[in-house]
Order: sequence, then C-alpha cells, then structure tokens
Amino acid sequence: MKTNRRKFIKISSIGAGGLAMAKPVLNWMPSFLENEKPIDDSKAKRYPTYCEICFWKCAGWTYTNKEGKIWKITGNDNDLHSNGRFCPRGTGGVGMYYDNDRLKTPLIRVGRRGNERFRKASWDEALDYIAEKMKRVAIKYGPESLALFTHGSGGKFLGHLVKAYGSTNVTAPSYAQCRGPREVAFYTTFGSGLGSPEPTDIRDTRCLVLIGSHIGENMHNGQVQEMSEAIDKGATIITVDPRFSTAASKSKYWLPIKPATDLALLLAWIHVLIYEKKYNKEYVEKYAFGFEDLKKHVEKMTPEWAYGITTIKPDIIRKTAIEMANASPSVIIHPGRHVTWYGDDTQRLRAVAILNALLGSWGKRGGFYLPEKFHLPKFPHPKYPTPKRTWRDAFPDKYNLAASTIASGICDATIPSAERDWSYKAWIVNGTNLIETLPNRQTTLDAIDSLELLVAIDTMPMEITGYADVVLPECTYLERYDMIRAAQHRVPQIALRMPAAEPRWDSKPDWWIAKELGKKLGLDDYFRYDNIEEVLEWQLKKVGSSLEEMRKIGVKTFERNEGGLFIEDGEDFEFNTPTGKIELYATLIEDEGFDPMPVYTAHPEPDEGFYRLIYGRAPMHTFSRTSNNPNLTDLMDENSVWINPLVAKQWEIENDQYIWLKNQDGVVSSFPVKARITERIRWDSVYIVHGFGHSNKRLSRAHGRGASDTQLITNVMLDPIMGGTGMRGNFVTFLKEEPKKEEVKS
Ligand SMILES: Nc1nc2c(c(=O)[nH]1)N[C@H]1C(S)=C(S)[C@@H](COP(=O)(O)OP(=O)(O)OC[C@H]3O[C@@H](n4cnc5c(=O)[nH]c(N)nc54)[C@H](O)[C@@H]3O)O[C@H]1N2
Ligand SMILES: Nc1nc2c(c(=O)[nH]1)N[C@H]1C(S)=C(S)[C@@H](COP(=O)(O)OP(=O)(O)OC[C@H]3O[C@@H](n4cnc5c(=O)[nH]c(N)nc54)[C@H](O)[C@@H]3O)O[C@H]1N2
Ligand code: SF4
Ligand SMILES: [Mo]
Repeated sequence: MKTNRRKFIKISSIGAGGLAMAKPVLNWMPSFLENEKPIDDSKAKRYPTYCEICFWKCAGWTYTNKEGKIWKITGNDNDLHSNGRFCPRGTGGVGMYYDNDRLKTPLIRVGRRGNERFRKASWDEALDYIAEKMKRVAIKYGPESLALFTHGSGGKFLGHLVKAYGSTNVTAPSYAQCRGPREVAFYTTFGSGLGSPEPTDIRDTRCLVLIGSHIGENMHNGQVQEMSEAIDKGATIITVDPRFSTAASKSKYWLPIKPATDLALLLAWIHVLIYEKKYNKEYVEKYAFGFEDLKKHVEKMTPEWAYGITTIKPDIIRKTAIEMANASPSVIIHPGRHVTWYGDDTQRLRAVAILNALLGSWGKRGGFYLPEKFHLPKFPHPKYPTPKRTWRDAFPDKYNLAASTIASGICDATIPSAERDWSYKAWIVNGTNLIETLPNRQTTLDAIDSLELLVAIDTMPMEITGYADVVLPECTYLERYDMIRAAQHRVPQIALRMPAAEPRWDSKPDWWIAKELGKKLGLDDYFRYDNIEEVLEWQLKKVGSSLEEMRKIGVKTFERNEGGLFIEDGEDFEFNTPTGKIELYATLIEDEGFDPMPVYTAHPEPDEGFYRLIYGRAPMHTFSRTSNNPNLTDLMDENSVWINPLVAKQWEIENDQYIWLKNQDGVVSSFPVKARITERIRWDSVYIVHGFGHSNKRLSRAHGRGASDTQLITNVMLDPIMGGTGMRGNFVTFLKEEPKKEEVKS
C-alpha cells in the first residue's frame, strides 16, 4: 500500500496541483443516505465496476460499509487503464449515486416543449407512450427517421433496440465534436485510427510533444500516470498551448503559440526535419509513400515563415525539432483527443501524423504501440432489417471519410429543408446533454422544435431533459450491470461492472429499458433473455470465464494473439492504406477532392476589444456531467474566465470580479463569471473550463454557476473532410454590468 500511496500523491501533483484525491471520500456524508436501498446480503463487501465518470473507463471496486451502504470506490490493481488508482473524478463518483437531485421516476411532458413542466408516470405508461409514437413514426416516415444520440455504456443496449427497429442512425458527439478529425487523419496516413485509450507508449517515451492536449487537466488516468513516469525517467516534454497549462509547467519547452496557427508550426517542424536531414531515413525509406512530394510541399515553410504566423521564434522551432529527432523513434507527437478546433482539423492532424511518420514513432517503443482488444462473441439475435436510408443520404457526396455518424449532421438534417425530401422526426437521447454539447445552440433548439418525439434518458435533470416529451431515469453505474468492457490496450483485457446497491427511487438500467421498450414494439425476438446476467454469463462462458469468476477478480487479462506490440526493426509491414505504406501523401484524401498534403490557411482574428474564446477541462470535473456532483462541487463549484493582466488593466477588471461575456454575434452569457487574472494566458485569448453555467433550476448546486462556453459558440468552422465542428473561432468581449434582459439572446 505504501508505494501505491506515494504514486497516488504524484499523480495528483501533475493533476489537481496537489489537491488531495481522497477528499471526496472523506467528504461523503450520511445526509445523502435518504432513500438508499443497499444490497446488504453480505454487508461490508466490494463489487467490481468500471467508472462511468469519463470514457477512460477505469476498472475498480465499489466498497460497501458495515451497513451494506455504498462507501467508496478504488482502482483495481490489475486494470491497465487505472493501475489501481482512480482520478479525483472517479473517486468522487460516489457523489453521483448520493445526489438527491437525481431523476427519480419517468416523466411525461405537460404543455409546451421546453417549458419544463412534467407529470410523473409509471414505467409502463411512459414506455407505452414512447412505443406508440415510435410505431407511428415508422409508419408515417419510416424507422430510418429515428436517431439515437448516446454517449456511455448503456448505448450498446439502446443501439441494439434502434437497429432492430430499423434505423442505423446511432451517433455520439464524441466523434464530430471531439476526436473524429484525428481518426480520419491517422487512418488516411497509417491505415489505422487511434481509438481509446490512445495507443501512445508514453511511459517509455523520450520526448512527448503536446499540441494543446492538456494532460494533467485532461485527467485521462493512464496517460497522466505514464506522463508522470516518463518525466521521472527524464523525458523531454514540449507543450504548445496559448495557455500555460499544467502540462506546460512540467515541460522543458512551452511554446505559447498564437491560437489557430498550429498547422504552420507543424509544417515548419516537418521542413526542419527534412531539410536538416534529421528525419528517420531508414524508417521513411522502408515504410513511407510520397516523401519527395512532401519535401517539395514544405520547401518554403521555413521556421522564419512560421515565426510570422505563430509568434514562435525560429531558433525555438529548430531546437524543438532537433529534440524530437534526437529521441526518434521513442517520440510522440500526441494526437490530442478533442481536436475539433478550427475546421481544418483533419489537415492539422494529418501534419501531426506525418511528423510521427518522419520520426519513425508509429509501431515503436516509446512511440505508438499496436493495440489489441479482446473480442467477445455477440449474444445471438435475428438479423437487423436493412434500412432504406442512412445518415449519409442527408449529405450526398460529403464526409465519405467519416467512419462514424455525425451528431451535428443528424441535428442539421432534423430541420426540414428544401434541399432534402425528408428529415429526422424522432430522437432518443441517452447520456449526452446535447444542449451543452453541440455548438450553435439555436440549431439544436430548432431541430428539437421539429421533432415528433424526443425521449431523454439520463440520471440527472440536465438541460436536454427539459426539452423531452418523455424523460426516463437511468440508475447510476454503481447500481447496474452493463456490457463487459473490452477496450484496446497493450494486451487484451476485459472488465465487469456489477451493481453495489439497488437502484435508488424508480430508476432502471438501460439494458432493462431497451428490452421492455423492445417488447412493446413487438421486437421480443431480439431480446431472448430475462436479464442481463444471462447474456454476460453466455459471453463469458464462451471465452472460458464466468460471472462468478469475474465478480471475484473484476478484470481478466489475456495474451495477445494478433502479433507483436511493436514493429521489429527491418520487419516487412503492410499498412492498411491503398499503397500499403504510410501515406505522407494521402491518396484517400486526394480521391475525395481535398489537398493530399496539409496546407496552411489563415483563420479570422478577433476585432478590437474582442478575445478568442478557448476552453478545456478541469481535473475534478467531466464536461457538464459532474457539475452538480456533491463531492466534486466541493472541489470546484464554478468556472472562471482567465484574462491576461494587460487586458484586465485596460478594462479595469479586478481579480474575482464577476463579469458577463458577450460574443461576436451579440450572445451574452446567461450568468456572470468570475475573472481570473493571470499571466498564464496570452493577451489575445480568454479561457474557461467547459461544463458550467447550467440553466436547469433542478440542479441545486450547479444552476447559475459560471458561464457556458457552448452558449457562446455560435460560429462553427466545419471540417469539409469529415464534418467535424470547429468551435474555437468565437470571440468574446466583457460586460461589467448585468446586461438588460432584451439584449440577451440564447
Ligand atoms: N462547448 C463545448 N462543447 C463540447 C466540448 C467542449 O469542450 N466545449 N467537448 C466535446 C467533447 S470532447 C465531447 S466528448 C462531448 C461530450 O458531451 P456529452 O457526451 O454530452 O457529455 P456530458 O456533457 O458529460 O453529458 C453527459 C450526460 O449524460 C448524463 N449521464 C451521466 N451518467 C449517465 C448514465 O450512467 N446514464 C445516462 N443515461 N446518462 C448519464 C449526464 O447527466 C449528462 O446529461 O462534448 C463535446 N462538446
Ligand atoms: N478532467 C477531465 N479530463 C477529461 C475530460 C473531462 O471532461 N474532464 N474529458 C475527456 C475528453 S472526452 C476529451 S476529448 C479530452 C480533451 O482533452 P485534450 O484533447 O487534451 O483537449 P484540447 O482540445 O487539446 O483542449 C484543451 C487545450 O487546448 C488549448 N488550446 C486552445 N486553443 C489552442 C490552439 O489554437 N492551439 C493550441 N496548441 N492549443 C490550444 C487550451 O488552452 C487547452 O489547454 O479530455 C478528456 N479528459
Ligand atoms: S480517468 Fe477518472 S473519471 Fe475517467 S474513468 Fe478513470 S477514474 Fe473514472
Ligand atoms: Mo471528447
């Protein structure tokens, strides 16, 4: 335990700046216990789970105390995602269970949509209502006009239901609002996307380059731990960020780049590596396609050229390029995760992929490993019907390289238009708060206005539930089974989630909701089991395990059987691209009519008196999902706006003064936000943590606290290659007085 404790403190010193991770546990208060139904068969006990507070999905244990009540959560020592240690959010997950603001019963809307007036309903009545509407939609418009938006584990069950019903429109904002561009960029370069967890071999890297990616505030557990290990082993960290992030504070080089210009820096680095002959020649000759074209392409993109664009000095650009080259192939230009920034994101990430290729890091120790995931057999069911239409029909000849459905695209295609002869008519929204998640809120509201059915399945009364016709309360991850976690990693591993308590109030798991709704839709054949344990037992037995075994061990590790973790030196290796090589020159992108090599284009800049709005994460919160969590609000209960002291002086804004933000389209933040005056941000930008400024009054701790970045993101820079929504082209100015109501648009 001693060594664990030491490491545990170390992670928090990269992350929450030393703030005690154990605080949420100590803070656990009996006053939350009202209504709790424990599983008290064995009193003090531990139950395996994997965390749902973010999508790293760390496996751990939920402990119950002597009364059999949920007490604390810790990591599972054998889990590759957590190495036995949870981040502050994961530890604070207990608060999600004890939050008395939770949704308690099914609700059916009364009156106008969005007026937030509901009546309580039984499950039977609520599901009958939904089934009736779904049947009508299928007859009138075809089942393809229903879409499922889902983020989180329960989506698997609902996805199955929706496909059985006849629609393939299953989408998550974690693609076109998050990692989509990097998946397309890496796929078109290396023939493989990245997935989650990213296969970055950070623990053994000698040089880690972070372009915006703010590990340490972005608390993806394994990465934070590996970065800490790499720093201990003397790795060089280079951070490119207009803000002095936590990662920047651990870096040898901080490059405070002018926002929106990263592609110029990346191209200049490529120039230096090629023209100063510092790239990994052997690797490139053996595996890469298009080197001569690339060389010609970047001929004039010198550090001096990039200096004028990025404000990063030429000698720093050269020095950092040489640092990377010296570490080759144990170097990682991190692809980042939330990469939908400026609309040319696929091309920026292509430049990141090309740099990694020139440095020979793909498939190499200390670079990118070749991940493997465990394949669990699928529980048998009849074939799904073939839909007449898919989401692609709404965008003929567009976004062909997008591998997943585009959430914002479905939203757009819900608003009737003369250009289309059909539009979406029904949404099921599970575990995603679209009002705070999709940019351009007015479009989301217009789409919702055009719907004949909106079902929201959530644990909390979030903004999206306020607009639903029917709200269904899901129980939290601590009160339910879900599908076995079988994520990729260095070796294949599976993890079980099981309940540690009975669901509070009248909440139910998604597997149950999908099955019962399926029955009411006459789809019984797709749900040939009485409960989820049967499905899990069937799957586990097929791979030589059992529920009984998994309940004891939580995670099970298997041997690799798809080849080595790395590409051996000199090994012949065929990449899954049209040329079978790493495509420095991307033929797939060229086939779609776009530049096969990334080209820098300048983006609009703020007018006088306006500042670029950038946003990111705080170590103790996940998006909007934790901002009401009683344990985590204790650590941070509102966001603040970071402003450079020069700017603050000019505006006569004091530290901690509450102000309002107004964007380029005249939208004013609904609530005031505290100013944080700090040298840690460039003068041309302001920064806020995403997930605050909640407008739903039922969130007793989060309502009205801080500002919502989403509300201020009304200008979207669309990625023409894959439909991602670039969200960092918005500019704000400051209002020191509360604006008159008529000025406030939403
Ligand atoms: N403005 C702005 N927009 C963004 C981002 C940003 O930084 N700024 N980030 C983007 C990124 S990277 C991503 S990945 C997306 C994420 O966006 P979302 O997927 O929408 O994530 P959350 O905001 O956490 O919303 C999750 C919802 O799930 C509910 N929930 C939590 N647990 C459960 C559960 O067990 N069951 C059910 N049914 N519901 C549950 C929560 O109460 C909440 O309403 O947002 C994107 N959009
Ligand atoms: N604690 C916590 N951790 C999380 C999450 C969470 O909600 N909470 N969410 C998870 C999810 S889904 C995702 S996708 C990831 C997102 O995490 P990352 O992929 O690390 O996020 P980024 O989009 O890189 O955005 C944040 C950083 O970009 C910087 N930035 C802004 N504009 C520019 C620019 O023009 N150039 C450069 N170089 N930098 C810029 C900001 O200052 C900030 O430091 O985090 C994950 N981890
Ligand atoms: S990183 Fe933290 S919040 Fe995310 S799954 Fe792991 S413990 Fe949970
Ligand atoms: Mo994300």
